[in-house]
Amino acid sequence: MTGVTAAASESGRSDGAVTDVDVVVVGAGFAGIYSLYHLRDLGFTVQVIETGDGVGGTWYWNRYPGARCDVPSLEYSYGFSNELQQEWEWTEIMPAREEIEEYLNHVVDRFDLRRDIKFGTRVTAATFDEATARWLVETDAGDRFSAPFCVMATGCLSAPTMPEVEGRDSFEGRVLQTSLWPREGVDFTGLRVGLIGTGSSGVQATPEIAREAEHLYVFQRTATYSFPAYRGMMDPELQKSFKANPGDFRRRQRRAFAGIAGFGGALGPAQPPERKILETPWEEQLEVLDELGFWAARAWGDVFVDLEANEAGAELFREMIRRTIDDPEVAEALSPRGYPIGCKRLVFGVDYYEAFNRDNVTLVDLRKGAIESITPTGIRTAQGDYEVDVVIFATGFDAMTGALNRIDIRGRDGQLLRDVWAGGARTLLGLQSFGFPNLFIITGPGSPSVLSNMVVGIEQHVEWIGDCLAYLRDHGLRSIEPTLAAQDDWVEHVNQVSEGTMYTAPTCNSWYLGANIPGKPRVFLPYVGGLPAYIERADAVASAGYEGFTLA
Ligand code: N01
Repeated sequence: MTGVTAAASESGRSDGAVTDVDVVVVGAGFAGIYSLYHLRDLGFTVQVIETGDGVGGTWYWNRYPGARCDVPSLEYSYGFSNELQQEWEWTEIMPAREEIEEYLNHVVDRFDLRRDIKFGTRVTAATFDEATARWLVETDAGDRFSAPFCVMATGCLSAPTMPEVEGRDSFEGRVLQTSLWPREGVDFTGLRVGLIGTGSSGVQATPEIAREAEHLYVFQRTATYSFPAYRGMMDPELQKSFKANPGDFRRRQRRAFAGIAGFGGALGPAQPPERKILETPWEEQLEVLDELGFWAARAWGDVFVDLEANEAGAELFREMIRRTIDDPEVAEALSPRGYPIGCKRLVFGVDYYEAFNRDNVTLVDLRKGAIESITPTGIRTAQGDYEVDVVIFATGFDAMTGALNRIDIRGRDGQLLRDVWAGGARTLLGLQSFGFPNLFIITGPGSPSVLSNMVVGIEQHVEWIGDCLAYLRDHGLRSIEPTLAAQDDWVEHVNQVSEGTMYTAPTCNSWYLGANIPGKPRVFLPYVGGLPAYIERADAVASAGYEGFTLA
């Protein structure tokens, strides 16, 4: 490896001096933590830089009431250490944010990782120097790190967006964002709250805030399909059986399409492909609705592959909303229309619809009149004014590319990553982009990432990168970068497998497509071919001496 002149633990100098390490890792969520552990284990010196004051990434920042994972805890946890798996006890089937944050802090302390993480520091720039084949990474604290390799563990949903609403700064109450929630929490008792956004964050927060606030106004632009989230305390027998053979379970995860082995169930019924909703009379559909409720649409194999069948499933979903909501007008307003189920990220909630039966909750259907401005005392819409004490933005993220594009990443010839990606992100395997040697992205655009269990995808990526760095070291090489041809082929493949799915239906507008960000090119960002196919391809590339990459 190239000369290491200072231990990462002595880093963090803000006197303009440059600290050398082997690898700079940006971010200390699941991806950054495992990168540090694994690369250190391989003998590299690593410096992690993290904006937050603690580890956890998503699970550090999104502290809004009700924040919880919708992948079972046993599945949404690291598999790299059997000792860790044996000693950690999950208390719930679906972990709450707090428990995941606690787990990640445990991991960091157990493996003595904290000393190589610089907290409270944002990476502002990363510049590649061709002569030395090193990255210079700069921070808002004035640090300068030089490293041959840079790993962007910056997360897929970590660049929050807040819409430009006129008058926002004039509001005299409190403005909050679900993804930048105050660490000390918020007491809504006696307050009138306006919540903007009904994606996963808004759906999880709604019933929790409703229980506390004097009144909650939910501002809905697009009605969502919210499926009932599974909740339950961990069954000790289930946890015991997991611990008896975690290796087998982890192997099954990597062979599963979405990286979820289905251990212990809890993810709703599977779709038996032989049944077709379009061939099922309405009366029979209603019988399934009686049995499965909001999950009914998943009882037919054609719903997620055929748009007409999908609309039939959506109608059944709306029927369930009508059964749940007392006021027919509110039920209609909550009913999603005009886009297929499964086009956007599935939303899971508990008591979400039921919250709208409460006297202290009002749904403001923005289809009847959009938000016009924020006034000093509330939210003005085309259908009237709503006086509130708190405005909460649950308005989402610049997904998959936002966190990278907010850093000045300059590769060969000084080209900026955000300029190169202006027409859409381009990568080989989501791991690297042509023109940016030695810069690795964890779960980047073009990888299964957000369409799979993130932790499984992260572990696979980190291990692939670790193998790659060890290969370069062992072969006396100093750089790796995709060829343009291989990258083009991969981008084409990513686009091709997304065609004909609900994700890219003409009526679909989702953050997967960048549609939530004005001006962002409409490109389907994740890889929808499934984790096993992806892993097979990534492994084959590595086994062939990193075919499709230029090594020098
Ligand atoms: O963000 P979103 P999120 N005026 O983009 C609305 C993960 N996650 O933070 O649909 C009014 O989904 C916008 O309306 P529309 C998960 O992957 C997981 O909720 O664009 N409304 C939408 O309703 C998820 O998909 C969990 O018309 C405006 C909402 O804001 C991802 O994170 C929990 C608006 C944004 O929804 C993002 O979820 C939380 C405007 N100007 C998050 N601008 C789990 O359960 C936007 N909206 C594990």
